Amino acid sequence: MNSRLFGLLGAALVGITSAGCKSDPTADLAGAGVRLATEFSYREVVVADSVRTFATVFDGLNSPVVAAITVRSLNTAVATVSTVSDDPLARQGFWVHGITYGTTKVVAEGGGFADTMDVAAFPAKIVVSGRDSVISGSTRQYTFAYFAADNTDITAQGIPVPSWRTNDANRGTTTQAGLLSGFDPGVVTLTAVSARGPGNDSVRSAKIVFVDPKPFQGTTNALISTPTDTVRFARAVGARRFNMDSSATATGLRATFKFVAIPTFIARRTADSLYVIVPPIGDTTTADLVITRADSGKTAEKVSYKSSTASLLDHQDPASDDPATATAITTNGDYYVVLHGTCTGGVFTNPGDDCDDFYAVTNTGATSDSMRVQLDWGGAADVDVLWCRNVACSSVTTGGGATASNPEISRVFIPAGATWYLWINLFDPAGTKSSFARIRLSGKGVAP
Ligand SMILES: [Ca+2]
Ligand SMILES: [Ca+2]
Ligand SMILES: [Ca+2]
Repeated sequence: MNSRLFGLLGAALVGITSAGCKSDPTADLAGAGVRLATEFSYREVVVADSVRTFATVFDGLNSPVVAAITVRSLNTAVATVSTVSDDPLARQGFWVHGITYGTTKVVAEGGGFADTMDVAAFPAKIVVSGRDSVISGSTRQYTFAYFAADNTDITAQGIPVPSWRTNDANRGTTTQAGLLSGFDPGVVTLTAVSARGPGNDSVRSAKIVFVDPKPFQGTTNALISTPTDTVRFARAVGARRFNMDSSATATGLRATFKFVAIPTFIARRTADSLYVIVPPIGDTTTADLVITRADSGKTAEKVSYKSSTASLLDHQDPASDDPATATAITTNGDYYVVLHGTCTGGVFTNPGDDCDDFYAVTNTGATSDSMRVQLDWGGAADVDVLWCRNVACSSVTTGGGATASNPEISRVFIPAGATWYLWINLFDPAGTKSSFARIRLSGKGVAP
């Protein structure tokens, strides 16, 4: 409300409150039209649909007054108008009908006054079409079409092309021409967006696209095996070399079993070979083993894999359950274990629990030997590193292990000639089905 009008209204209120028998000093403003206005200065309408609005003649007190009002569209190819009664209101109702994509103006005239309303006609929707999947390392073309409210295709009406985007650049990227490139496996959403009017309004269509790894290019061994086995991948001649990025970020190569559900350790890698440790799977159904970001093209590759057992025991079980029968570790390096069970407080609780895996480590040297163990595992479980100083395990040390950390690190000095027993204990599964851990032993036989 502008100050001039407010002044007039203020005067009107004074006139009313002090009213009674005195004459109204604003009476000469009432009743006579002074301007015409449409309901809004801008309306959007969907092609093959209509919006209802109105135009009004106002008097000097801003009250509607009865007047004959006509309306017309300046471009009937874009929008047409038709009047409709708004009785008993003192205004002229009218419909704006969307005909084709574009803009026009609607002129309302009456009582010697006129006003215009900008009208923009838009599609009711945009629809993206194309295949439901894209192969990692490949592209797929997607198309769009615009539709009116009556579902007729109005793409040819000169509507600007949409902008394209994906919701996850690691999974897929798109050009502004709807060409989708697939990378990491899984579901990516491809969206085409077309602006609607001057504000933030838009029509959009999202297509769910599955990024499927391409078949691995090369040879493998042991595609039916057991937990802690190694699957070896050898690159085919001419295929892109393996990605040597070992970072844990999205750029690094990683391997997962059961499509992307069960991550695993990469034991060794060259440009032409990859050694992947089999994690605990727990069933014998066939599923894809996927290498994500396998090469410089960020391509994901897959092979079909099946565990030969539903058991969660690893290769050293059950011998590793007891220090007396524990497997010996004689060299520095990486070793893999699987623990599982209820193991309340780290102790055997239910039949089938595998809470402990022991390894015998002997200092064959003539002096005390410092050794370092780093244990890494996935998931929320608390796994502990401890050492038994004798086969009866009557004397235990942690070497700084048995914490809540992951990774967990333990350092010990094993006396000359002594055998200690590295003890990996599942202290708390924390709801996880199994713990797949890597023991990294270093320092053995190396001067401190
Ligand atoms: Ca085990
Ligand atoms: Ca065991
Ligand atoms: Ca721990």
